[in-house]
Amino acid sequence: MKIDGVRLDLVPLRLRERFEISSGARQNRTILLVRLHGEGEIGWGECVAAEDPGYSYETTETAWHVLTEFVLPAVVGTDAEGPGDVMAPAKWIRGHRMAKAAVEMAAWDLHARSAGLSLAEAIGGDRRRVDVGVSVGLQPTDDDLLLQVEGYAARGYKRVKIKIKPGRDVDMLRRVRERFPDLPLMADANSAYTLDDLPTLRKLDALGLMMIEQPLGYDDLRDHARLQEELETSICLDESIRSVGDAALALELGAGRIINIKPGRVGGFGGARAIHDLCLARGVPVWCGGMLESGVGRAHNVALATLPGFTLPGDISESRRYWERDLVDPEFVLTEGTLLVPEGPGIGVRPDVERIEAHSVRTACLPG
Ligand code: OSB
Ligand code: MG
Repeated sequence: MKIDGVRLDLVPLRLRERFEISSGARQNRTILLVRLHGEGEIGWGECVAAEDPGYSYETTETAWHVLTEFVLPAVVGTDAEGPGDVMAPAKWIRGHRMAKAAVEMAAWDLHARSAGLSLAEAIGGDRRRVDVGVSVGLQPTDDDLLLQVEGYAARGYKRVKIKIKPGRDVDMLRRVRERFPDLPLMADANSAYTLDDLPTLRKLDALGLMMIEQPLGYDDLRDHARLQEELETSICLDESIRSVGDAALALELGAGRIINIKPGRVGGFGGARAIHDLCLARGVPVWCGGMLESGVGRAHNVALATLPGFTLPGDISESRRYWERDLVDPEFVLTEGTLLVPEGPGIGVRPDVERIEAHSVRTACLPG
């Protein structure tokens, strides 16, 4: 498949609710959209890098830089055998997986459209709906949190993930647990703890959580392995896993028993698939994480979650959990705790090109 050209856009979107995690809060997102032209089709991708380097060193601006200066000049105009090879000319570029993933996933959309397949079918998935959970940010008070959890539980989400940080953890989660004794609950610390916090982490261990996500350093598998030995609750790794090599090492060390796969974090569907396959072979459950995507990125996540190893609900919530109005039509809507997998060609939802172009604050096209 030949990539003839590309267009990038930056589209500011306001979250319906401020989203706070241990490293900071955000109210606005700047959505970086990729359009690849080729095969007489257009493939869509979304870069999940955030505005600040609190989750990863990548940001919207580093992604824009690396894409326009290095990745796209390498990829545009070259001919690849298939979507799995499109990124080969950019292999020399180290890291910057979120930037690369946006292009790789757009190539998969392009491929799926030209083959007349849904994206889920193109990557080998076979589910018609995927189980979904919701990720709830840190709230000003415990009562605010209880209200949020109540709303999401009533809406039918299959599990609720709660962001924690030191000082906003044991007592807060105990109150949620007491109020919702049977709700599948988990916590995500985004690396806010160290092994010095073992007494606190042991108390979390008593709350019957499905898992505790990324409690320790984003680059510290050894400490995660030490912690996992001390806890009954499974540790789930997010930030720690950037590649299938990281996943293999983590499992060998016993650094966790579950992996959150975000295709953006691992360079796209190729990396995500490799981690999925490794985990499936080892009997390790995986689930699809989220990065506050617009409907474009969400469609890619839904497709990924149709692979057989995704046995736990993902952070792939419905459009209205994030946006007043999503960038795609139709929007994603929760049905009995699931999202239906779009059946049309490619991502199967239509990006609102008029609105995207009307609101875009920066554009780049290659060839110029
Ligand atoms: O750690 O999973 C995370 C959002 C931004 C950055 C990191 C994370 C998150 C979420 C939100 O938890 C998941 C979603 O998109 O709903
Ligand atoms: Mg996380």
